[in-house]
Amino acid sequence: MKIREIGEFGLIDKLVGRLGPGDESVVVGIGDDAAVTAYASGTHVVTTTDMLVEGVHFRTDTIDDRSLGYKSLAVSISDIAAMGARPRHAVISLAIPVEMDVERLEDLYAGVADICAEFATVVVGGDITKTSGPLVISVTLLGEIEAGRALLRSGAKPGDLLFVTGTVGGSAAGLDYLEHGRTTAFATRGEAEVGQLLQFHQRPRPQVVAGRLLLESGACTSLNDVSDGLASECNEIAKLSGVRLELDAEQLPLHDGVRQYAALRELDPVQWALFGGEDYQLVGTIQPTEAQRTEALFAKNSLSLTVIGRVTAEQSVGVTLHYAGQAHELKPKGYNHFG
Ligand code: TPP
Repeated sequence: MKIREIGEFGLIDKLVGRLGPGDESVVVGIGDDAAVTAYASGTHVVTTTDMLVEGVHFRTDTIDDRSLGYKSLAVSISDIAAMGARPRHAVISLAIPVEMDVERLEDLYAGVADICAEFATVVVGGDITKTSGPLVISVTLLGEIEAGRALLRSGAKPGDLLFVTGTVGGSAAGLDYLEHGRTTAFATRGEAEVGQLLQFHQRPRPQVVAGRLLLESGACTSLNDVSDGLASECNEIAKLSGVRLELDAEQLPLHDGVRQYAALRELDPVQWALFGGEDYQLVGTIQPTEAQRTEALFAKNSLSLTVIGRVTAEQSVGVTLHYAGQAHELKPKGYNHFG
């Protein structure tokens, strides 16, 4: 079905129909001039916005519409997680190519509903326009955090340990598979193994629980999410904290399937972790005396936290990469739209 057959309001009705019910925090939801939302007293509101553009952030041959809906919110929920906050409300704006089918947009919203249900987030508004250009999805996410407790990029101190949650490099591996891997021997592996690679790229899980555990631990001194790759994110922490980070490449947590796929492609998975981006894990620093206890807390919640380096007292700000017995300056190269 084409949008012109049902018009803008018909489309909005269909898309809103895909979303789940709200919750008690929504005083006035979709349908009036603006939404009214309630936050608990003693909390601060955390706000972030991201734009996803077809041809830049995704292509129809690298992601299905339902996963695209999921990922569109995942990237913003990840920013909320990286502050130690909880996601609460979302606003979604779309610029839609005139010939796009309504069914594709309904699938997109089914993916939005999936992630909203998973992370207790409610879509409270948005805007729709037509375009002669590519599909553009703009998401604004509002989250909630105990007043004064937000985890920033700027608190790393000499002596702290550098950590990352989950595994890294998987999203770039998944994208590589979609672009070059379908004709390799990896394609003959079971559906679960190939599916895991694709999941890293198409349905990254924002680390909200990890962010909350880090906040509750009281031991996390800086935090960032991995959207552009570890090289870029670690440099941001180093710059804003005024410290040098020592990153040990051999400690990077790489998923087995990612290692195996990289070996088949004769590529180094460490490069994916450092420069690939879109893993949406959390990278940060933690007081050394609390690292073991926090690792155990993560394990108890079926999550993982891996120490990958440390903060040194050296005056020169930046990141040193230790790899194969050598030390290099790790430049903040990564995904850069204008680089
Ligand atoms: N090409 C396709 C088709 N899909 C992709 N996902 C990429 C390339 C890789 N890519 C696109 S955006 C991005 C990466 C690695 C990084 C994150 O995007 P950005 O807009 O910089 O996010 P922000 O840092 O603003 O959160």
